Amino acid sequence: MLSSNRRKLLDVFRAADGKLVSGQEIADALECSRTAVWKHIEELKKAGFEIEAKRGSGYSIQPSEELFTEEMLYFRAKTEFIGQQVAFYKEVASTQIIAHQLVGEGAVDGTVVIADQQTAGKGRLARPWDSQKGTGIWMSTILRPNIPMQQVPQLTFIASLAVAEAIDNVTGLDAQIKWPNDLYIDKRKVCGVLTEMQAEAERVHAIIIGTGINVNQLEFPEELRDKATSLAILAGKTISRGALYGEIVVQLEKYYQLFLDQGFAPIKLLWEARAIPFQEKIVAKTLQGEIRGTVKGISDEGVLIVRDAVGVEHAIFSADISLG
Ligand code: BT5
Repeated sequence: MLSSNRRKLLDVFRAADGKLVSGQEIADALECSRTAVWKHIEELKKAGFEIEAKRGSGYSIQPSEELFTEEMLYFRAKTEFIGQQVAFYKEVASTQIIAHQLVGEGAVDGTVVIADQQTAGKGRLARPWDSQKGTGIWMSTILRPNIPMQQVPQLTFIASLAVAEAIDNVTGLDAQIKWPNDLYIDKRKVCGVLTEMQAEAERVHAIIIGTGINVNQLEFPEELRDKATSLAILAGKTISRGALYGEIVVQLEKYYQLFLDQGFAPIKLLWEARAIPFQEKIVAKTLQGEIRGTVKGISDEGVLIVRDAVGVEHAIFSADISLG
């Protein structure tokens, strides 16, 4: 985690939003001498930041497109709490595992765990999640809402909605949501969400929202080739992971706050507007068998309602959905 001085320095630049910051403002914020300011700026340069110094007037930072470090991720998070504590790893087994550990150590609401590579990234039902080095956004966000356990699945909808909107805003692509946890573009998966929780009896201690977003992969392993894609493949250019991360935390905080203030109803409407068109035929593979039909919507609990060919409505709690 970042030192308090580094944090204060980045706070000053983040608030300035690309404009010049005087040496005196930095000295005041860090409670240090002007000579020490110079040292801090040099350290920030060593950490990969592009800093412009204008004689007599101050310094400005432009976010570097490629840099993907703890400092840059903190700098990118223009939020109140999501991402204000960020733990960045070059390589981990799974950010979910680290997030669970941090919850045990008392991690605050909004803590983000993020990695450049996962060696054992996981999906639902312990399925593997391909998390190549330097290509995606592999992150887990710790939230501590005061909600009953039945509402926890609603957080998955908030996350998919937030990531879909962030993708659209940064890339101009149009991400659609496939119940309950996938984002699709051009009929291929670009993002998966895995929501886990720590709870005791009926009390929810923390919710960990894992999001895996394929950003700059140009190739996928054989078994994923016809079902996965990346934003770079779709947009035809490299996408800045830092810029996308910054937008994700902003959108996530916005929708999470909306949920805390007004409940699930507005999220449900926004989610449905982004869901894969309801007239499309789908197959829901559940443990009890297959249900074919069209999607009617989701219930307040996030249960998928599918109407079959003879008009019977089925409530689906857990399934894999395919189009067809
Ligand atoms: C998911 O599971 O879609 C949830 C994925 C969550 C991953 C994030 S990354 C950060 C955090 N840390 C973790 O360890 N996990 C979370 P599910 O719906 O079960 O889909 C898994 C299936 O998607 C696999 O069985 C593959 O078929 C496919 N898949 C695996 N890697 C993929 C990828 N990179 N892109 C698209 N599809 C993939």
